[in-house]
Amino acid sequence: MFKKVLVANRGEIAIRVMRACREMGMGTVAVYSEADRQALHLRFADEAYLIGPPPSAESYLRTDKIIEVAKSSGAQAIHPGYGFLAENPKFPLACQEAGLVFIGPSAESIRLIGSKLTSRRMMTEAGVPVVPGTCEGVGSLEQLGDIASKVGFPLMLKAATGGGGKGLRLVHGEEELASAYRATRSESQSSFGDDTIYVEKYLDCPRHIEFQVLADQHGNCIHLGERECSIQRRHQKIIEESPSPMMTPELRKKMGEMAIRAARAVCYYSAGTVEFLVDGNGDFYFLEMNTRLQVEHPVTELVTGIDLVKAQLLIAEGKPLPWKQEDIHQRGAAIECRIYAEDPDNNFLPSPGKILGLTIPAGPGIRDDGGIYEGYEVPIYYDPLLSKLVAWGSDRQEAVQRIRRALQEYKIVGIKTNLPFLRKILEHKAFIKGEIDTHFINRHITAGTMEEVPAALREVAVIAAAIHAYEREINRTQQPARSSQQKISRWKEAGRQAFLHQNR
Ligand code: MV4
Repeated sequence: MFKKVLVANRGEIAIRVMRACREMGMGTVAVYSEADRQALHLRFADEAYLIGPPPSAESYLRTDKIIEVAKSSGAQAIHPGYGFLAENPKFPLACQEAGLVFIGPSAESIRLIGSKLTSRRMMTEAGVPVVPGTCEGVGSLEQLGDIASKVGFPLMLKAATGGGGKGLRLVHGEEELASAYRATRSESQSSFGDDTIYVEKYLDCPRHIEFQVLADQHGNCIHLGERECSIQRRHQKIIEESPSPMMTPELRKKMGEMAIRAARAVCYYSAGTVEFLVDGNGDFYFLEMNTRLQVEHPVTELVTGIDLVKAQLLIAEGKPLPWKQEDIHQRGAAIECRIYAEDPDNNFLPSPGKILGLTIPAGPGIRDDGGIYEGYEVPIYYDPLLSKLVAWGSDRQEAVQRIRRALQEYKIVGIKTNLPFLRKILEHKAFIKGEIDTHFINRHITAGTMEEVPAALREVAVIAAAIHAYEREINRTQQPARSSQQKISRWKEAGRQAFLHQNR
């Protein structure tokens, strides 16, 4: 059993991992940069060591320094959290060379999954449905023309070593092909150091549904159901939930089996996530796999009752999974909101600064995985995620009611956050009904970008936007300031408003 674990991360996820270590009786070692001397994760650790200047390339990405601290502090294992070194296949190799255990999958699994062309080929061979398209890089514009005539428009160009939202272009028709080809290649080169791109058929308004898997080093693999992650803004997830409102027991069984098959295809162990796109017909396609603990893991923990970090620790120690598939049950529903230090009124620009006031919600069904405190100064150097607010309810309706209540209780004073934006989404009729797909925010909450509009329709879009702005202005000036749907006394209403607006 591990006596001491080094956590090679910062912020809320470092704290989350240390909490699991503490429960299992393991000591914890934190590392931190010069920008993080006052960070909360240091206070949760038994020991903390400075590893370098603020930029992550000189601190949280310094494999050599982190391994040196692990050895000198007597830790036996390193947990990478998410981001930073979590999906770099060189890191588990370096750990192994130093006689340390990497708490995650093998370097080989990470490497196979990191190349989209390799993973598309492997998944196809394993019988996992992938989005129709190519499994070879596109060699030239002429070749792309041939592929396009087979795949048909609209199609997507994607970076072979990409992931997330970068190196990705939607092509509506022939006329956009040449410029999209050049743009995607150069973006892939600058973002990933590799300009290999490939083609996929474009799925219109898909849902993003991912399956949590757990696999041990003895060949056992189970899934823990799905997370619905369709609510994203510019490829950044902001709300996730489990179960997905569109899931049926039959589809869950089919997709879960495919998720396990995907994990087995790369000899996976540890906690992992298999992402799928699901179209309007309920047809689903493998998109990519994440070989790490994910930001949104708490929603799965709340509905399954399984602590995923503890499971990772057990697996890394070489223990067999203590559960069989039949032991896994989803109970109730959970929703997570990511709270970012971003200004929704200023194009979601990061909004670092000092937190002058903080009220963290609590009460029935509420969990807050945070990395901040009153008086803390949010540094500019890292991801602006402040905390994750998660609600559990006996059903989706109760989970929605609870997270709405908790969002009202949440007060962060001194910096701008996306809390008002989250409240707006959670109040939306379509969200409440569970009518969500990957275009939800652009359709219902904010305007999208011109790039998403076919070239031929861009003038029409500008005219429509002008008419919309005009009509909204008319409506705004003709409607009462606040419509009171619920009939409650003016006295109570005044009191509630006073509470909600204090410290704003
Ligand atoms: C797609 C797609 C439609 N068709 N691929 C965006 C991020 C990257 N991980 C994959 N993405 C997409 N790939 C095909 N063939 C639509 C998206 C997409 C998306 C996917 C998941 C969550 C949110 C999204 C928002 C816009 C587009």
